[in-house]
Amino acid sequence: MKRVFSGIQPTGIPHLGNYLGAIRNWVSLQDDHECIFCLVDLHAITVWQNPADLREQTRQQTAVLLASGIDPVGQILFNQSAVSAHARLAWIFNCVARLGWLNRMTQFKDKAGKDRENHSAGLYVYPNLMAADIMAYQATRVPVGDDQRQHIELANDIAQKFNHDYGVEFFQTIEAFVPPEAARVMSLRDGTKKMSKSDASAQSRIDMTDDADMIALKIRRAKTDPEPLPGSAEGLEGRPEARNLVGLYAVLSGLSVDQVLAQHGGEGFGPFKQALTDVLVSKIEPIALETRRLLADTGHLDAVLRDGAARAGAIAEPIVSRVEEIVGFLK
Ligand code: AQP
Repeated sequence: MKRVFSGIQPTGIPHLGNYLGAIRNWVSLQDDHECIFCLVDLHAITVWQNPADLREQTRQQTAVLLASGIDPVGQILFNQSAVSAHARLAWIFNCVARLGWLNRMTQFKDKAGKDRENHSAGLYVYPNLMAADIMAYQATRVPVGDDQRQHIELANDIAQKFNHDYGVEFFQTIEAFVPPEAARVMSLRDGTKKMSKSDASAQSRIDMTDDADMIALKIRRAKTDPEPLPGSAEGLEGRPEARNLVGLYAVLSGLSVDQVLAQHGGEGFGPFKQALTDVLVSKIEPIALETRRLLADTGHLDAVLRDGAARAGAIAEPIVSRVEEIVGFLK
């Protein structure tokens, strides 16, 4: 059975984009993979996180993952900082990766923008930590969004250089696995930007803890254009907000975009938004209710993470110890 490593940053409440683009696929991967699910809090602090918020967000994410169907007993669910192997291997990889490789990472350029000098060194070496996350478990499959492919290529470059420099065949090639039905969900306020936890506008995203009224309000306020819905997918060209809402309806109802437009083409956004709200509420409300129930018992959530960390550590410790020996650290 292939071992899969998947991470999500506890930088806020998971939103519909995280759910449709990642969490939902993680749940189905559990059927035929050995899965390690990680709340990557070391990655989260590459941009400032209020300590109390970080703790709360880590629990919120744990609750959303469990409520969505992640199995913490058959699989492993833990927070990254609880297993020191990640940071130890990341340091070694900081010394293997070349600056030129990191300079090419488009995600750093996007996140840092023009104000590059004022970002943390951690944000810059983020891909090295991501490589360590995967290789500490010798995982060979990583489900990622399209935007993360470049980081997986970098991880493979690090693995090859490590093997070459130390004359070993220790790390295997990692395969980026972009699930076929992975959806890219865009902001409800701007159809050209992805839905994001760190967007300043709470109206831009549907949180997985939103209740039916909140979902209805956010969809009612979602940006649209004045035209009615087109009859086929070509008519969505140049209409990013309409495309996003129709795409969401399609993914949530298991239809193609053309099938949705065959049903709703010619309608104004009023009735369509009502139909979208109904399908969203039917998917999200049960998860939101279960999340709230789980959050009432933080002791249980902490115990789940502790148990996961112990089992994750038992896999990673011998692998990273062996790497340290290869490098020449005296044991
Ligand atoms: N809008 C999205 N549509 C589809 N998939 C998405 N993911 C994130 N946003 C969307 C996927 O969710 C997984 C976990 O993401 P993450 O929290 O590790 O980092 P992120 O991609 O940076 O997510 P956010 O919400 O935008 O967080 P912030 O605002 O903190 O940077 C990944 O698999 C990601 O592809």
